[in-house]
Amino acid sequence: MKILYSPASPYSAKVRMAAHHAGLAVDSEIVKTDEEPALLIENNPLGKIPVLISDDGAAIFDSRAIIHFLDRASGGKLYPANPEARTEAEVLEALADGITDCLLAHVYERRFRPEEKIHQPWLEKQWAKVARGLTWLQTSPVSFVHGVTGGHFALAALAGYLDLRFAGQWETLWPSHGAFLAEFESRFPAYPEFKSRG
Ligand SMILES: N[C@@H](CCC(=O)N[C@@H](CS)C(=O)NCC(=O)O)C(=O)O
Repeated sequence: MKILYSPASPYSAKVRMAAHHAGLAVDSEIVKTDEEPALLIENNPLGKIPVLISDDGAAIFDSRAIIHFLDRASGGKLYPANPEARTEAEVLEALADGITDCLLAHVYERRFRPEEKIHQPWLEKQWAKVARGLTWLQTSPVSFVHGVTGGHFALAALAGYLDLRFAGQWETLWPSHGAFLAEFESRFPAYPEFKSRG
């Protein structure tokens, strides 16, 4: 199996951490989405990463389809078997991925538009969602009673991306992020190796 990724990509960090945690042998190959290389486009018409290419050549995207595939491939190491706990993990993952979506929209607005066309109200709308999401996390502490789940990997990936692209702007909105990361890293010591970097 191989994952197409980039070192900065938070969704890629999520699935690469999950594969490592599940003990699955997965190679990783860096691709530059801006250049739309054939390897990427032939495996994902959307031109987005991560993409997992399975041993029999199937292309699997996006990060949620990949992590569910990895969960099945590992005999259920990434989500709890208990239905309520699984729903909780999936909702946490949806929240973390959703906040990440807003961060990416914010980054792309500034990166891909000419400066005079950057729409400030759009940036503010995305940031309001980020702020509400982080406040939600602060008021609903994350539990590890069912072990490390896909939700935790998504949240750790989000924290890494916040650190990389928004340092100094988000920490007070989610003051308990340090406690979450300490607990996460005690269960997944390889975090520094996988978190988003520029
Ligand atoms: N919902 C997708 C989002 C993937 C995504 O947006 N990836 C970004 C990098 S973090 C990307 O490939 N951007 C390039 C593009 O949109 O063209 C997932 O969960 O995998």
